[in-house]
Amino acid sequence: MEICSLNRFSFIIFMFFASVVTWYTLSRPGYFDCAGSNIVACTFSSRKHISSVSQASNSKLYKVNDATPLHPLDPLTVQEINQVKAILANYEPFLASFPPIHSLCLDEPDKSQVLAWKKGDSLPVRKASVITVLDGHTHVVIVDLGLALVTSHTMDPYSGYPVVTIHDLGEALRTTYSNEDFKKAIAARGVEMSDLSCITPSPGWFGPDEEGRRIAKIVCFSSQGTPNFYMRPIEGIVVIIDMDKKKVVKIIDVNRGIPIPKGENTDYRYVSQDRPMNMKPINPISIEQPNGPSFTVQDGHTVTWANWVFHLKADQRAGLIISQAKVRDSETGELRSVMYKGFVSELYVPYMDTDEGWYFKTYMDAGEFGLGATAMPLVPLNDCPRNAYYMDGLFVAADGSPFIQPNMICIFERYAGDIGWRHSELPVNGFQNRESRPKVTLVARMIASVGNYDYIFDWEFQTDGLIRVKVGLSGMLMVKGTKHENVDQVYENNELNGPLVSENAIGVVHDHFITFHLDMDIDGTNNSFAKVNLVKEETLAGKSPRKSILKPNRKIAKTEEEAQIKLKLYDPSEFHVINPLRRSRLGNPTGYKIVPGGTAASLLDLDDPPQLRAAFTNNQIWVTRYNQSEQWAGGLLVYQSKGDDGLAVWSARNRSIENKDVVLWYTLGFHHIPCQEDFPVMPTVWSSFDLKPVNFFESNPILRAMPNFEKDLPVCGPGSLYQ
Ligand SMILES: [Cu+2]
Repeated sequence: MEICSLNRFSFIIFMFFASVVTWYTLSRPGYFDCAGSNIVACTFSSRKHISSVSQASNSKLYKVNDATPLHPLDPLTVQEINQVKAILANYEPFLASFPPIHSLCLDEPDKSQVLAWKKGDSLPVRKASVITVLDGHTHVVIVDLGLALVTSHTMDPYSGYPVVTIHDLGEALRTTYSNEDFKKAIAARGVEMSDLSCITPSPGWFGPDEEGRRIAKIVCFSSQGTPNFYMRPIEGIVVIIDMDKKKVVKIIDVNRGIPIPKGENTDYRYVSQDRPMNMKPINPISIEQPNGPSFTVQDGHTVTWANWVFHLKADQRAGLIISQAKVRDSETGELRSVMYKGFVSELYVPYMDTDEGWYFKTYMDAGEFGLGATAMPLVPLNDCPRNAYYMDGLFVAADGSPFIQPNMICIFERYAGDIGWRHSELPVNGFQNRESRPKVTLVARMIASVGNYDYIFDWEFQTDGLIRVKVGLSGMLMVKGTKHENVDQVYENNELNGPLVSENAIGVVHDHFITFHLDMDIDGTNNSFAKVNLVKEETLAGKSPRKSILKPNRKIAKTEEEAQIKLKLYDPSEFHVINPLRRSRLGNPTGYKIVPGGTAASLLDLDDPPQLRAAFTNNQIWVTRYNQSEQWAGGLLVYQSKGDDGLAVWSARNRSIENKDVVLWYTLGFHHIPCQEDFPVMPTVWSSFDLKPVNFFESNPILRAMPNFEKDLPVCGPGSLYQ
């Protein structure tokens, strides 16, 4: 959910225009800028390499502002965005008034064209997909940059509206702040307007009363005495705004007796901490790469590391998109296709409270606010380690102008002391078996700060072919004011919609569902989906001391309905995407399995309005027939949508999916019952899922990987061979 306090809003607007008018020439951190650092003596042998690596790295830095497209999936460039804007400005339906641009991005070429393209070929025709709202109607427009023409124009294809713009949010707040009745309501709560911070939650959709106009529901906080205004809600005031007419529709003012929680102990900033922790501090830590990084970023977007190659780009809606992920077979040298496209398709967060100021808080952050649009520059050394490389996003403002979202993606190699594989045993027949291989991975990371919440998204590539997708949740709880200061004052256990997390503040129970679009292409586009169910088999009496064993039962899903999966702990299965026509030497089809992680499921009624819109969370796994238009699990238009577009609708068509180009969808779920440790800022909670090779390689692909040797990495202190 996007936020804007009055001051922060000014800041955002300032940054916005600053970035449009003056292109950032980023002075990015080099890989190993060690000047002035206190590197321990153990790294001495590497120092001479550092400057050359750093220079080599800097020399390939990609300048977003003067880039030209070099790959069919490269995002639109500054010049292309400006060209689209110029074409639209001369487009007859928009001549009277240039409409606000809610979305403007590359309309990706057909998959077949992208797959056929090779470096050095000319690019397929560049097209832009534009969504705008004019006179209350949504217009979806395709602009052909080769022809310099609008080639497709659709109006109101589905219910709902596109992502809101910063301009929308600013206007909604301006309308609110200037309303006299609102000012009186705030004054009655004893809050000065100068201490007011309001946010613009999306309204969801709750029936015909709210249809036919784009509305925002404004709720407010007091920032008196703290920058963490989220911990000081003004309970019960909701302002409903018509965003297009810029009018207040209604002001709700209930629950006047609920106090605003105090601001003490809510400031989370390091500079504000007035006493040290009772904890022995940890010394500065980072990994070393004496010979420099092992990955390269070519042409701005193509990442090559170890046995992996993939295309990486920032996206205003999805945040980060991985495309054409391929892994090199360590035996044959063949570069093999694994995934055509992977990204966060939607992020659904329903809160569990029926109060007037709460029931509508059922966010769909990607489609309503944009995960890339809400990403802020990553903080070097803390958001990403010292060895990280940073990438910018190039996005489009409401007036159709390009702007840079600086340092919004980082890429780095991770070595966390983990083990790739190992075995040791007592000497047998004279063999000394003490084998171990370090596990080094490559991470592409972005972080969306969607209002109070921060979502960390990691795509982690392993040399054994596994892709781990991790999501971390941090930031602020959305707390609710209460008259209670202690649980002893709570009359009944179920009186509150969440635990007391501080005096006069409860953390309302909620869920987080992150739905991923995973267009798997295992050794080619045509794949099948196999469910490998573990079935209990009871042994015949007297045949074995055992009473029962488990056996795998493999079944290929023929249609989309057969691939709608609800995970069950006591009915375990594996879920494989296989290429039925490509077999290993043993005859097994090559494949990847999805290994679910966070498995919270939505328990809301299927006909509850938020769940109607988020029906893509009714199953944890879906497999659909590939269709380029089916990208967004919650539908193309999400804001105030009714659920008439999206994954559940597409899957209900029940298309054949056997040996076809298919898309795998997985929802990572969290139930969140807050606790006191989540106050005033939450320690990060992580969950993940894996895409893991299954009979994809003939044997362990990292069998011959090198161990670490101390001659390359001298060990300090205990454990050193040279003490
Ligand atoms: Cu949460």
